[in-house]
Amino acid sequence: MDRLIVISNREPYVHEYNGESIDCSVPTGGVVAAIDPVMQNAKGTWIAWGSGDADKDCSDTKGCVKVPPEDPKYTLRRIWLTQKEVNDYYLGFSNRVIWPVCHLFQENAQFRKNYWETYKSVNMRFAEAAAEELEKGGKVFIQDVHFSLVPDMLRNKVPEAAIALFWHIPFPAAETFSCIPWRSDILKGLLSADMIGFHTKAHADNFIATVCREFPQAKVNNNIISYNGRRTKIAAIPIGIDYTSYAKNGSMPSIIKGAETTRKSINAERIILGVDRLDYTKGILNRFLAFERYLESSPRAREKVSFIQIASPTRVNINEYREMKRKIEENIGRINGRFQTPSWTPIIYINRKVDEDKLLMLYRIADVAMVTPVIDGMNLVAKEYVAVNDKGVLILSEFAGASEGMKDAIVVNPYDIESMAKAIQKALKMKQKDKINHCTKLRKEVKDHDIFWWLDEFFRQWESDC
Ligand code: GDG
Repeated sequence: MDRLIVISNREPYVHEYNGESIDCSVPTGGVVAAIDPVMQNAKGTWIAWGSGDADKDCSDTKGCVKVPPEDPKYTLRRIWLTQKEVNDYYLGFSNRVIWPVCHLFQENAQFRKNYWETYKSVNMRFAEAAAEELEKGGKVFIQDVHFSLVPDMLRNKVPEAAIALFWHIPFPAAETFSCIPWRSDILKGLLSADMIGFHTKAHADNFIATVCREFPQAKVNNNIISYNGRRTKIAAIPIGIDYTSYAKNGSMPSIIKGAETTRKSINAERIILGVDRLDYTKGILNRFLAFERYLESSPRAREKVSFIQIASPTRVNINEYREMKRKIEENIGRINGRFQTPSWTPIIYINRKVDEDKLLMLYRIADVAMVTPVIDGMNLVAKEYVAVNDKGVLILSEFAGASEGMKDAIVVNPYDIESMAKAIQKALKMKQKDKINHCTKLRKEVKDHDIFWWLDEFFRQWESDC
């Protein structure tokens, strides 16, 4: 594989002071979880936003440090951002403009000019770092919506550069995306890439339709957009996980033992699991309302079924996230207050990031996983659960990109509380042989389309003629 230069907002390794010493951890999030194993094989440089004293103290004057610390495989080059840049480029433009619009929550969007100006200047700093890295050769693989302008900025500096970008979240219909006042610059920025990848054909088609609406002179042939003297391939390549690692790690004796202990500590015969960043796209409240409906309609399930929800904190400085958290917690209190007994808790809510081992244990002990976002680019939790648990049942939202491939899940409409309650009942009643059949098919799909397949496919399409 060629030398690879990856650009992402989130760094794949975070250094933090623990007293006098420095600890290094892997942050929560789909993008990092997906690309780190690939980068460990490819070597090269990963350019990302670095923050905090420990990050600085571990990096050289250019912001570079070798990672993973215990077995260095590639260079992490950190870009230092000021608090204002973080507020405006990350919390502002990425999370309060692009994220809500692309997830059809336009009412949560804040179209502020200062967000846009800072987004542009931060994109320029990443483009400059990438141009410097390109002096050693390689291809530039840009991750996600934080850097839509980098392809064009980098192309202006290094005209022959090989540049591709993967858009990890949904791409909405043309009329929706077009409500962004700076849509034209964003689309132009993206179209300087040789290739843009999306998780699903629907997202790719929406992107093409948006470009055609904005630039009527653009030509489209066979998913290749010709615009402004350049050709950009648009591809739908669903991201996967490192299936083998999840399956192997989830069966380690320490995980099996820990899972047994955790299982015994929960006073319920059956467990339903949810694992999400605490985000308004993930459908967490609707899921609890469905569980409440299930407990209402199935009195015999009371004191027998518990719902464990991991809700790892994210974007806590944004009002919409705080408001959603308040609403969710209010409802958990209400539902638990309504059904709880001295020995049984209906919803066990964990509002912090759990460590990897604990997550694997929870995947193992969950009879059912509910992955029911109201909208999601892909959703890796659905894939991780089936990789670890070969006897569980997956309830999956039809609006998660994952549902395109994982057709053997129990697929639900997350807005339809009644039918989600019925899906819970169906999942918990599924016969052993049906469960095995369900898992076998889902596991095959996740294994056949794992993260290494995704990257091979991405590069195959990138390298094949435009
Ligand atoms: C974006 C798109 C797309 C979560 N809580 C904990 C924890 N996690 C890990 C999960 C999983 C990852 O975070 C979440 O992945 P998702 O796919 O659900 O979501 P996003 O972060 O929204 O990512 C998404 C993805 O990019 C990849 O393209 O699938 O649609 O929105 O790996 O396991 N991990 C640990 N503790 C937690 O508490 N250890």
